[in-house]
Amino acid sequence: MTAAVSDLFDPALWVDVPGFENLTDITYHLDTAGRVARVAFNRPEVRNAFRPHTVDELYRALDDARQNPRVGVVLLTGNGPSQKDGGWAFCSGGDQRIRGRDGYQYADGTAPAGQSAPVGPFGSASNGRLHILEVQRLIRFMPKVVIAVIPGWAAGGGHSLHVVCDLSIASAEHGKFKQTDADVGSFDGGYGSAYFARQVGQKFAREVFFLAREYSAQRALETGAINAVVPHAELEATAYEWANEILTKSPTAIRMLKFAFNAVDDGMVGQQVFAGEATRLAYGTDEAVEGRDSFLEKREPDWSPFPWQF
Ligand code: S0N
Repeated sequence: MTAAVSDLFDPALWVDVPGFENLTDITYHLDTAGRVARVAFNRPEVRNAFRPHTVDELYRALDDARQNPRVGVVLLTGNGPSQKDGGWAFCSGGDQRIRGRDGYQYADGTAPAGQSAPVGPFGSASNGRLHILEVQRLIRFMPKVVIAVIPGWAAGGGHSLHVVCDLSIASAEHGKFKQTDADVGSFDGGYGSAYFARQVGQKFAREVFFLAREYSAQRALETGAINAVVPHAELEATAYEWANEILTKSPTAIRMLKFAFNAVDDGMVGQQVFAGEATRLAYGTDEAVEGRDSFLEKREPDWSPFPWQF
């Protein structure tokens, strides 16, 4: 039986992922069918704030889920509650205790004194890192549905992460939202703000950032910032249900739809990602096969069987 990592975690549903046994700041599981991934912040004592090592682990797990051809949906959540005070969090953003002048520092106890900091997918870093934005892009551009499962606070950079997820479901009792960036001299000027304004409108988005107030899950639902509010005890089960419903759909249709939704806000990169998927589809046609074969056979291509569509 898998070890429980959170009060909302169902050990009968999830299995550990080989190669990810030594995680410290997150947990990573696949469901028993291997089709849904559960990735969770695992620092409940600091409301699941992330440090560079957390981001390294998060990127590695999400990228593993991206590359796993059986996985269609990723649940991104936060383990809890805090043993200290019982508080719940999705994520409270960058760990402010180790924020330096050029980003977040590894020198925070993740490496023993006198030894070098851990090497993550982006290399070892004694310099500050701001690489949570690379995680945002991974979520945005992975051809799978990512659901933010919000059992408590989504604050600061944690708020931005839920914004960039495809869908968000929050706990009725503990789900809370706050954009603290302007309180701590930080600003996510990309998806966290501009894309958030696309979701909820300019006026409300500016209120959330400029006043840094607290909003309930119900209020977030009313503003269109999230998709559903459910009783706390049912949060993960509901998210898993949504995931399995998505898994009954055509993977290609879901992938093309996600990138179509993205494209309008992602400029040339959005076009590139959508077009890349279109090219992949085109490779499957007899027409593209004729193009490849004619080159390999050193002859002129015969396009005659392929009509100019109208
Ligand atoms: C989340 C809040 C509102 C919860 O309040 P609550 O329930 O009253 O709990 P607290 O008592 O405040 O917290 C419990 C314990 O957890 C610690 N803690 C909480 N959040 C953090 C944090 N982010 N960093 C470090 N510690 C944290 C508390 O200190 C407390 O510990 P003890 O018990 O020891 O006192 C509330 O906690 C809150 O407001 N938290 C801070 C939220 C915040 O300001 N986050 C940072 C915002 N900025 C970013 O995230 C920027 C990062 C980013 O994503 C980014 C984006 C674009 C470009 C670059 C970056 C980048 O990476 O910098």
